[in-house]
Amino acid sequence: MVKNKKLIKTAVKKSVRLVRTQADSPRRATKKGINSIPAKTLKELYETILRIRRFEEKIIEVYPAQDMKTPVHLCIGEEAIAAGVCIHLRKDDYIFSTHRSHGHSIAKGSDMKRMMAEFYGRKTGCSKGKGGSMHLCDPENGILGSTAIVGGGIPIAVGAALASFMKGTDIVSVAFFGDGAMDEGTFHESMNFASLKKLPIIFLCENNFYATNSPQSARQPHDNIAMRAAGYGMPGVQVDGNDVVAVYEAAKEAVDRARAGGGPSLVECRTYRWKGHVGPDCDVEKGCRPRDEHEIWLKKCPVERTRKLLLENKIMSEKEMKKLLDKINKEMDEAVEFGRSSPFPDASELFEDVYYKG
Ligand SMILES: Cc1ncc(C[n+]2csc(CCOP(=O)(O)OP(=O)(O)O)c2C)c(N)n1
Repeated sequence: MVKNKKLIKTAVKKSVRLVRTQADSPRRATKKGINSIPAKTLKELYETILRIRRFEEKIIEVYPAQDMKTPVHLCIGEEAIAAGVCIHLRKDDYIFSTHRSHGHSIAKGSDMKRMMAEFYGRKTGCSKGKGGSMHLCDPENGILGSTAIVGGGIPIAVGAALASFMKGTDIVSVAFFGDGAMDEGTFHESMNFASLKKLPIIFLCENNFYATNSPQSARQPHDNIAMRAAGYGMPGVQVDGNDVVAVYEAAKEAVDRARAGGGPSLVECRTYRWKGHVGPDCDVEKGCRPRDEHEIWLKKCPVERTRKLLLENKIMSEKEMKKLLDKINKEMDEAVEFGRSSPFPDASELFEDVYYKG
């Protein structure tokens, strides 16, 4: 009995050490990785990251006018994940997202004019003005819908992967979700079923360490999400989510595996949201998160990191970057103009496209 107690103590100590070591050293980009990615792809990654950033900065700029009625959950600070994952996806692959979905939709190729129109509640919006920012869909680009129910999109993604598998296609599904969704039963049931059936799906956790204002340490016994994959018999990897090359490499492995029939994977991307849980402001002033923690993460800006990488490796010049920024800024102005000037849906359309049994 005494011996057993000692053994248990040592085992617990060891596992705690293991958790800390893994958590402290998420996978970063390898030199081999950077060299093996074509310059054109690196440029594309930077363009997507910058486009997502400018899209959300545009929302911050226009939001005070109060004619955009939807709540907005901004992903500023987390852009490298959407870019590094979606670059591996084909148009017919599926993504499923959450309340924080703007970046995923942009990276998967959604039209930003239709997204902005949706935020303004207009008929030309991607959900005909009835969904708002948390319910974006674009079936033509493989976006079957984002949902604000935490953990709600995960089993739907598994269903889509099951359908692709049963139809004998090589279409891959990606379920994007936050660390908060790990606390939901749907996550565990979905991981189990997908692994059992070897479904072509990637469980992509954007671990920003908070669910609303609740830190991960208050909700979960340890902070290593990737480790949980082992319990379901699938590969799990933890990467630096602000390092686009690291995300690119991990996502490539997972997407290639799923497409080749090798089954699901869990990818945990560690990152941080710069703004508050919802809305255009920062919540640090309100005391929701420690200021020093926030400041550390501001220094890990994915836009700046990718910009530096491209400049240092002479993949893009400052001049080219300026030209790209001008082009993207123009896209944003056009998207807002399109949204604002589009008509509202007619009241008679209220019950169209919704399940309604009168
Ligand atoms: C089932 C469910 N429970 C609670 C909520 C309220 N809620 C909305 S977002 C959120 C936090 C989600 O955190 P996380 O999944 O980590 O995503 P993040 O906001 O950090 O991107 C909560 C609790 C909800 N929408 N759905």
